[in-house]
Parts: sequence; C-alpha cells; structure tokens
Amino acid sequence: MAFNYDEYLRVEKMPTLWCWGCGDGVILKSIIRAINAIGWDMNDVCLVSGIGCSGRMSSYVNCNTVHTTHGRTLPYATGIKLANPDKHIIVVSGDGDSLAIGGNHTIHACRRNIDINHIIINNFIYGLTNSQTSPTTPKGFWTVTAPGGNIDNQFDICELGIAAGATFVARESVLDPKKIEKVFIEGFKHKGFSLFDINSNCHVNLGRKNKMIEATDMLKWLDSRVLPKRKYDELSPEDKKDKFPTGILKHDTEAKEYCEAYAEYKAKVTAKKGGH
Ligand SMILES: Cc1ncc(C[n+]2csc(CCOP(=O)(O)OP(=O)(O)O)c2C)c(N)n1
Repeated sequence: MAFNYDEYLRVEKMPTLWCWGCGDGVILKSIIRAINAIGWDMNDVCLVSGIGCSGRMSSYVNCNTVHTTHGRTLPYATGIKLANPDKHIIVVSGDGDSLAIGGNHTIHACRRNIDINHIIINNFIYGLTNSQTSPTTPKGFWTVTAPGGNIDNQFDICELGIAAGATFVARESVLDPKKIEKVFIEGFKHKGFSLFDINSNCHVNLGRKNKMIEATDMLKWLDSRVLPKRKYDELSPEDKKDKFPTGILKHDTEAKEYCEAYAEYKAKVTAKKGGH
C-alpha cells in the first residue's frame, strides 16, 4: 500500500548515521510499513532502543521514543508498558545489547510474557564499537577480541526465546524485507512477548574483516545460512548444521499476558486491604 513515509520519520534527522547499505535501514522501513499496515496511531507507539548502531533506530522514527543505556532496553520498556498497558511498545537492540550485557533481561522478559515487541538486529558483531565478539558471532570469525578466530559457541536467539517462554518467535533476514514486514505485522498484533531475530549485514565491521570483501558478499553469506522453516524441517540432521529456519517459529495465543496478570494481582491485593 502506498503511503507517505515522511509522516513516520524524523526527516530532520536524515540522512541516518548508518553506513551505506546497512541492514538497519531495511529494518527501519519494515517497522514503519508494519505499523502502517496495522493502522497504529504513532502517538500510541513507543520505540525503545539501547546503545549501538541499532540503538540509533529511536532517533529516526516519529513516535514516542526512548534511547536508553546499553543492555537495559527491556527494563525501561517493561516499566513503560506496565504504566501504559494500552500503548504499543517496540524495542530495538543489537545482538550484543540483547544477549551479552542485556541477556538476563531478555530471558526474563520472555518468561514474563509481557506484551512487548523485541526486535534483535542480529549482525553477529558489536558494530558500533568496531568488531568485538558478540554471543552470535560464528565460530572461527575474526573479531578484535578474538583475532585468532572466535572459539565461543553461539546463542540461537529463537531457540533461546522459545525455551525462555516467549510466546511469539520469528526469524527473517534483511534479504527478505517483505517477509520481515509480514512477521512484524503478526508479532506486533500478538498479545504477549514477541521476539524477532532479524539477521542483518555489517559488511564494514564484520564482513570485510572476514574475507567478505564486497558488501554483497556478506549478503550472500546471510542468505546461505537461512531457509524457510518448511524447507528446513525436511533437511537431514547433518544438513541442518549451521542453517537456521525462518518465518514464525512459535505463536502461542493461550498464555496469559503479564500486564493482565499484574492488573488481576493488583485488584486482588487491593481487595484484601479493604480497597485501599
Ligand atoms: C555499559 C556499557 N558498556 C559498554 C558500552 C560500549 N558499547 C556501546 S555499543 C556496544 C556494543 C554494540 O553492539 P551491538 O549491541 O551488537 O549493536 P550494534 O552496534 O551491532 O547494532 C558497546 C560494547 C556502553 N555504551 N555501555
């Protein structure tokens, strides 16, 4: 559907600070398109971001925004949602922000099933600070903190979210913006915690330092790792190694949402105290 993107953007902040060709721009556009498709009023949306290249997202979207500290997006977002249960909360953070310094908050937000949409821009590296290893950096990759090649195992963001209790979990890559938009629409409408693992390119601070010389080499690498869940499920266990399913991987509409549980709790406790 054609619409005026400028209404959703802080045009005075353009051009963005992101490197040319960065996947963050694809994700920005997908967020806007999903909000437009659902028909949310931007006055009812709050976008919370952390520190990192991904953290710049809150500078560009023309809604209520909070640019918080590194690793602490979800505590801020949880407070905002509990105080404003009728508002729509979108959290955008990097793989370092959400899984290293903020890993604890991520698993507990999944467990609580609070109605927050948590987008992890997974570019497999600390982008802003020039290439430190993150919890999703693949084994063997050069990073500034592992110049001999990363030896750590990686988190699978979706498996982590499913195990921790997130009720909507999806993965897509920036190679498929229409699919990102689709999972955002479904996840944003979902009442509960929605976790998105959006695979993105950092061709400057990861790709070109790992023999992916052209920006498009990193895009090809991204594309080679993912395939739709339906096709992934048909692979042998051996072929599944280093491949990741895309699409909606979990959608549980039955689980109790946290703001509702909290309202019930508050009513119960208040009644016990005789209404005070
Ligand atoms: C408490 C704290 N520790 C460390 C930093 C430095 N720092 C800023 S951004 C960042 C990592 C960014 O990586 P990621 O979260 O993956 O986001 P990206 O830049 O790749 O989008 C770090 C370590 C900080 N700002 N605050």
